[in-house]
Amino acid sequence: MAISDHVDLDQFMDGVKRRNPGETEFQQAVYEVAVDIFDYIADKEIYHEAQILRRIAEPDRVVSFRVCWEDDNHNVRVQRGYRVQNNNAIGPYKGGLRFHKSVNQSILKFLAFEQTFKNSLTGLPMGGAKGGSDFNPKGKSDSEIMRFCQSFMTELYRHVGEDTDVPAGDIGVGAREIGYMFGQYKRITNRYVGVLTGKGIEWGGSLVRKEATGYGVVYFLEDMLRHAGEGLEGKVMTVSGSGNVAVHAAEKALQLGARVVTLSDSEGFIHDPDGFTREKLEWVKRHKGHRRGRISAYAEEFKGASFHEGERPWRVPCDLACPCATQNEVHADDARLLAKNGLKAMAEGANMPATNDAVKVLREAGVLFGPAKAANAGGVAVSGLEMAQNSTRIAMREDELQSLLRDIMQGIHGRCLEHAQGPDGYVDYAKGANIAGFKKVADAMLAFGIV
Ligand code: NDP
Ligand code: 2IT
Repeated sequence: MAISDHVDLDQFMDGVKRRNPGETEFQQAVYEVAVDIFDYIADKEIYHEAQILRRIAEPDRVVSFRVCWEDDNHNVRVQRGYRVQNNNAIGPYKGGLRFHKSVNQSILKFLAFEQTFKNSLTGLPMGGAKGGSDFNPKGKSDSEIMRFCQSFMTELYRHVGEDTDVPAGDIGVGAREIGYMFGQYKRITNRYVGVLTGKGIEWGGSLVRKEATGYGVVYFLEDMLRHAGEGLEGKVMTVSGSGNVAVHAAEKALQLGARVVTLSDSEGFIHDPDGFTREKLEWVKRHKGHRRGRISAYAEEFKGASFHEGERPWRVPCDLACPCATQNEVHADDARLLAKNGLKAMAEGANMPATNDAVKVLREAGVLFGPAKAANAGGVAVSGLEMAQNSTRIAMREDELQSLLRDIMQGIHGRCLEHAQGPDGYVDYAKGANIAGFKKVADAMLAFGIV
């Protein structure tokens, strides 16, 4: 086929929209990658001929199933469960499970698609997947969570396995839920294998997994700043979310000398102009973790802090911003305000928190932008190390894992840089991450022929 016969980006996206009607998050994620990949493969006939991008943008399979459970009042409840296995060209499917009322096929397809590039960037042998349910864990008792997790795994176990597909946590799924699901998997199959990551330390989990995503985000930020001749010391940083990723990003930023002044949840954000201390963050972990409290209580607990109902933190002036809550939580207007207030760098802790328009604004303003698939890959990277520890039946030491995480994040930064040349010397990490993540998966797919 002559290069001039190729479909262009608009035609490609028309096809994606036609085949995935109404799946706006999925379309958004594919577009963000396709823009850079079309440019990169313009003169690389082999990728066109084999239709690589089209194939990566069509999940290998989408499994959807009914999950029935009984609540504490003996009402029968029906939820929908999913596992989207996007691509296993470079290793077994790998990616988290999300339990949130907003979960639908579009969101999980976007997450599984993104995960494919993210996992490739880590340098470890992992394919991309994502799953979850529209089950809403808020306000549920511990027994209800247990019964739901057991019912969910009673179907999911057919589709996963230590060399097939290895789920982990994501929004609404932490060590407690992984425990209930692992217990059920073991009970059904009578096998003790690394079928899930994010496990408890006593039963096959890895040290540093809990902290890895948030710490990795700040390491990526540190590497971007260092490359630009700057550092974290003394910088003011805003963080959104107050879950696993947000609190550990805030913790590492604090350790490296930044002043972190915001956190948030779905009800609003807190602003502490003095910045969080280790003690304050420990309070947040306890309050949000075991007690599943609201972040608004922080403003009642600590003097000088304020709560802003229904708002996100982006109007607070800062040098650095880390959105760590959910997708599409930074819009173009937020990005304009952040840039106007002097933002130097943003690293995405959440998956796709910035809209494509917001990223465009940041790029045009010359703000360094660490995309999720690079910046938050530390979590899945340590999941990869958890799989390795489970396969070899050894447990690595904390200092080894901390230093591997640091090295892996530096490796990802380096891989992005190889393809990150933007106009006027701008370091375009989003483009770098897309191309580097794509190349490894694409070359593996070429090796396998048309399958
Ligand atoms: P948690 O469940 O621990 O925390 C989620 C946080 O985000 C909570 O503060 C929650 O507030 C807030 N949040 C969730 N949904 C919304 C919403 N629709 N609007 C506003 N706030 C919301 O999840 P994680 O910290 O694990 O995940 C956060 C993000 O990081 C997600 O995008 C996830 O995909 C991504 N991620 C997670 C990794 C991990 O290892 N856990 C790895 C890589 C990325 P509330 O309590 O009010 O719901
Ligand atoms: O988005 C993510 O990378 C995760 N939720 C973690 C996935 C994993 O398998 O550890």
